[in-house]
Amino acid sequence: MAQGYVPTQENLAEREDFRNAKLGIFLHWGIYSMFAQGEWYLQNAVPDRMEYAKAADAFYPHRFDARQWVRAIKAAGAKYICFTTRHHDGFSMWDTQQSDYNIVKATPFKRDIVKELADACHEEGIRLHLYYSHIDWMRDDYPMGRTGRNCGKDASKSDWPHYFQFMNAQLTELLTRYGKVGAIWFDGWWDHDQDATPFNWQLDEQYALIHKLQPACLIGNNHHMEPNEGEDIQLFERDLPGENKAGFVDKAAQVSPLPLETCETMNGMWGYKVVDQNYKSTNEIIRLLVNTSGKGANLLLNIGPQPNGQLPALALDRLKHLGKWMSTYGATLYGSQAGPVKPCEWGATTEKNGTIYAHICPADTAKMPAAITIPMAKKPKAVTHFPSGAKVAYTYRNKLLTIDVPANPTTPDHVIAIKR
Ligand code: H79
Repeated sequence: MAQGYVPTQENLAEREDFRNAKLGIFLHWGIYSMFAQGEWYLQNAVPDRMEYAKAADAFYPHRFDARQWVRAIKAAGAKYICFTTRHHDGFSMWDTQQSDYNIVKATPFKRDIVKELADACHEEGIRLHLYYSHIDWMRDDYPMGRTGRNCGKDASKSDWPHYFQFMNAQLTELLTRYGKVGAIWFDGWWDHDQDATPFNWQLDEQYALIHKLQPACLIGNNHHMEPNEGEDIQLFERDLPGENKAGFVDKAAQVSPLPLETCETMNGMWGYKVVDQNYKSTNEIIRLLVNTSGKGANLLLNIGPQPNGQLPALALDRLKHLGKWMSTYGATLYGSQAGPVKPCEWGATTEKNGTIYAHICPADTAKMPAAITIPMAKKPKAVTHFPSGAKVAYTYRNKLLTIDVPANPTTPDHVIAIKR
């Protein structure tokens, strides 16, 4: 058991930077991208994992340019990038010495993607987070759980101590070769959540190793539960914190005091899926971001890069328009906390330096409210439209602030600044 994890000062500072960041971009990219049916293709459709693995020999993303990705992402207003170093299919996107099933040994491309991305992030001044799968559908030593049962693995060869050592050796590479790593983002815990005997992932030991190598590195685990000791951030997959609309668990995980992050994808899939061009509109993405900020959480917004190494045109379009919006409205989100009114029908509130920002952005713009009310202990000092600064009429009665919404509000997000 964990014996009192005490985060270092640098770790606490990193948590604050993370809390203030509000927007990150998630990238799911691997050899699964080539099949263009999402990152679960091996588990969902391939009876022989060795046949799947042959795809590596054709992975040659000749248009990959880490700098271009990072610039487009930074221009969108994102403060960090979370990259899939190794997803459930077990393929490593860096020059690992722990397995030949990696980007340098097994592909004609032979370039260390994690290194190129890390270098570009560090040069461009954006944080890099590393997604790392606890599940492995390729290796026999990973003790199979709920998934990966149809890809031809030999369950009798499961060897947890061996696999655990393999993961820790890989994590050591990731945390010693590529400079500062903002976070390790674990995924796959739920593969064993129905075991008769609780599965021991030895997280304490693994987390201690990470914090020993990089004390500031934030640890998050996508287990859909309340944080374990040693974790620095709390993750919510496709959910606003505490809402449990994704239905992964019977009971919504309690929201902890740790910094929070909601991940969601631009279309319906994480890895590139050719038939899924159903991208959320820029306005929908803005609403999602406003609602996550209104919960005090970050939005980790996913893109599945193409097999040729480019970000899809629709994703680039969303990044561009998001960036335009953020250049004005980012000021109401970055460094903010959840405001007094939590995400509701009309929108959400954020708060920063004694100013509440009311974001009026209903999902259905035809349902713009005539007025909004915000509970406040005292009469506000000023109520203005953001960013114009124009005075906004209001009434304050019985500790309730009521603001009329104009007939033609600014869309997608009509913002009122309320000075306490
Ligand atoms: O990396 C992305 C996904 O591939 C991975 N996490 C994101 C960030 C992910 N895949 N699936 N899930 C998360 C959701 C998990 C679904 C499950 Fe189940 C429900 C796992 C256990 C119960 C599906 C149904 C698999 C087993 C039963």
